Amino acid sequence: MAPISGGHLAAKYMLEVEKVRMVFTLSGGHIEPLLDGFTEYGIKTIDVRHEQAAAMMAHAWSIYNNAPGVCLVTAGPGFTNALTGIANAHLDNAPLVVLCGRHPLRDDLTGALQEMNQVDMVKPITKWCATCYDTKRIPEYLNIAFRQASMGRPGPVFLELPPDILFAEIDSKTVSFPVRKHHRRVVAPDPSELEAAARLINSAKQPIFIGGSGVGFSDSQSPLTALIEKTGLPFALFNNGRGTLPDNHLQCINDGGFTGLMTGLPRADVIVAAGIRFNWVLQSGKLFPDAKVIRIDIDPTEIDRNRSAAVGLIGDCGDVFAKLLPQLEERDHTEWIERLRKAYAAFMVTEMEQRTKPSRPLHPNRLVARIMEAFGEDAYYVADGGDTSYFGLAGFRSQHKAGVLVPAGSLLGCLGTGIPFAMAGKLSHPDKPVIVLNGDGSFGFNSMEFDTCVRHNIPIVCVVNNDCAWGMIKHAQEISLGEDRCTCSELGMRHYEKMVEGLGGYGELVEKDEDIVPALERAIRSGKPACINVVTDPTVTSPATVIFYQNFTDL
Ligand SMILES: Cc1ncc(C[n+]2csc(CCOP(=O)(O)OP(=O)(O)O)c2C)c(N)n1
Ligand SMILES: [Mg+2]
Repeated sequence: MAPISGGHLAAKYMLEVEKVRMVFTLSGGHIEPLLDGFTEYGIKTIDVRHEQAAAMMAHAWSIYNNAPGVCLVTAGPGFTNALTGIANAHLDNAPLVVLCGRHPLRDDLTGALQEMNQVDMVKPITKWCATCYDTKRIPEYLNIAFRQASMGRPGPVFLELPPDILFAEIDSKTVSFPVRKHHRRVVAPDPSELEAAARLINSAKQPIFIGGSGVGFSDSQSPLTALIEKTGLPFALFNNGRGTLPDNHLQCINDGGFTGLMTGLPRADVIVAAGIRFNWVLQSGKLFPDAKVIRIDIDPTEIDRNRSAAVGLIGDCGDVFAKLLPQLEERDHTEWIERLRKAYAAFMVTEMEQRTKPSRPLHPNRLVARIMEAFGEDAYYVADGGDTSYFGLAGFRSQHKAGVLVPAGSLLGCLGTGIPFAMAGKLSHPDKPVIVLNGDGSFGFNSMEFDTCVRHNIPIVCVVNNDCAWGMIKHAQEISLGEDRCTCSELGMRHYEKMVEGLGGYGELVEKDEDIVPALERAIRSGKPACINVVTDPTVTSPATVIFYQNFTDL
């Protein structure tokens, strides 16, 4: 007999078959054999200070590495703390694999420590969830979990591993690992729909291409480049698809940010929408009422969701682009792109001035411009906050895939995502600067992870856009209730930089325009996880707040 515990068996399978290199976790007695398995098989563990961060880091890892991200949390409170991160991955369709402890099977219904029905709680926010009841079957269950997370439309999965099966030892010779065939199973679009799509694109006068996370997860860089450059289409990429083609591509209209989108899309006669949902951000597709819409999605139920498509192409985005390409004709839409840029530039005059001119108190647009001056496009940017998310999304540019992520701006609108996302970014791209622009409010949710950054040497730079408030909410209250009736939205001046210093990182407070870049340079030179706390104008709000507020006025 060659004995192996369930915990070691799980780690062995993950390393050998799924090629897992890193797991995000926080310890617990129920999951001890699995933690020990990671040590045994050399899988790196990043142990955080709150399970929410573990789930968010694994989620972000899946985006930066185009592979499932794995987190391990313990039973009960470890599980409940992770729920927000799982919900976020669910609404983001991210391949997050959550491994979770559980009270012993033996003790069901006895009032065991941390006993609760976790599977029923997590079911609505996962693509697949299960409990494994047999040590021998751990590899099989893990195999299902990883396939469910990553195949077809990705999504989070949840696997409960009770201590009865993790601690139990079996003869390793009696277990064989399921083979994980990494070849892709392709769903192909209907040929007549391909023809119809090509006809529409070839005859369009004012077409626009928009792509979302489906473009990012499909690894479609080369077929997308071919399609965009042959057809001459102006394009904007969002969410986890941002940067699949670089922001500085001549046909990219991401420089218009939200304004560009709002101005450009209603003018289009044909919209090619790939791997992107028609949700509230795109006004459920009503933002372009007169356009003919071509939708490309791996999930057939997305094709006509919220608005009927003229053409629906089902499949992985990259495969569909490649299949479409031979039928597309070469076009030059330079003149249309110029008109489009002029149209949105007219609405961005003030924003551009705010970026180029020094201000005191500092305008957040100026802060973002200064950050770009310090780090340029060869860096990874994350933004987190209310108004702060808007300013980051509008001003950051990167030449890298997923180089600008604004996770708080995705469907869950979840504050606190910034620091864990940036940490996963730095672990994935250790040689590049990784910057997170954080609202002062949002900073509070996961700022204890600076301790994790110090322990694991993850030198991110966090710039706090400090308006001393939950700004987006405060400004919405000012508009709707009046300036004298703001409730629960003020925060006051706090020295977040000292907090980070206290945890072993680098910190500086900045109040003047000319001090921003030197402080950022010192932060990078320090080699430590850093917080540059920048005092900005508390009266400034973003267009997103006005839109957010209007959303409620017709209820
Ligand atoms: C976890 C979570 N809690 C509460 C909210 C509601 N909310 C949306 S924006 C916002 C204010 C954010 O403040 P801050 O991070 O300082 O960014 P600012 O708007 O000031 O730039 C709040 C509280 C949310 N979206 N997510
Ligand atoms: Mg704020």
